[in-house]
Amino acid sequence: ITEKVIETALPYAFPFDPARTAVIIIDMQNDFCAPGGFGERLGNDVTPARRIIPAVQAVLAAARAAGLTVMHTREGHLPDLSDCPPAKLERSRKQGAGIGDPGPMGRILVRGEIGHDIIPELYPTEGEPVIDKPGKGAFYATNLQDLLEARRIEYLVLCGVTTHVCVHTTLREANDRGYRCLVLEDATAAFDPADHEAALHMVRQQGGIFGWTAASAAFMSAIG
Ligand code: TIU
Repeated sequence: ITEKVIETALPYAFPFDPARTAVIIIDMQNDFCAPGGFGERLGNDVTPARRIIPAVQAVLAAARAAGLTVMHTREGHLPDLSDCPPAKLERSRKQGAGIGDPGPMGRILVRGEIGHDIIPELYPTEGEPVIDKPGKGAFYATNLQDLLEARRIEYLVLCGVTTHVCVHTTLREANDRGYRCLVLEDATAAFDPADHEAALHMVRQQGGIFGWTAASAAFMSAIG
């Protein structure tokens, strides 16, 4: 039973059932949102990632209030880096953002370190699953699909960073698994706004090849 429709979604209206919808907040970690983290050391300005914090907070509050499923993801690796492919490790070092190297928030992109944790403004509450993933996509080498199936989720609403990397990889993995995905335009960000715009364009081209995009206000009013 589809109960709600976002008429202003692109490329056309997005019908969804809130009871079968999960809001997934991707990688809003200190390593991507705070100075000195992985994102900045890769050569990026973290300002665009910080700018979406109020919008993601609003979506999170609305989803909690409406009783929707909420999940969070974190990109990172085990302290011994055994789950980090050599190809990823080598490239991070070449870029001056060596995974596992010491930084101001602990070892870069390593589980258990402050840099790896979710920013305080968006901290998960008890019972909200946190998916720790070694890759860009949230399905690869995680139990995300099991968690979604157990809750009979069919619709995913994606927030977080970065639009063209971890949000897109997760979106593409989800799309191939049959989930109907909505990317929130103002609750996702890339370090370079041009990458963000290109990533949103790719979602909705060819009649919504990967899904839909919409403003977070439209989603919140649909569930409110
Ligand atoms: N979370 C995520 O998107 N990981 C990245 O490495 N993103 C970049 O844009 N580098």
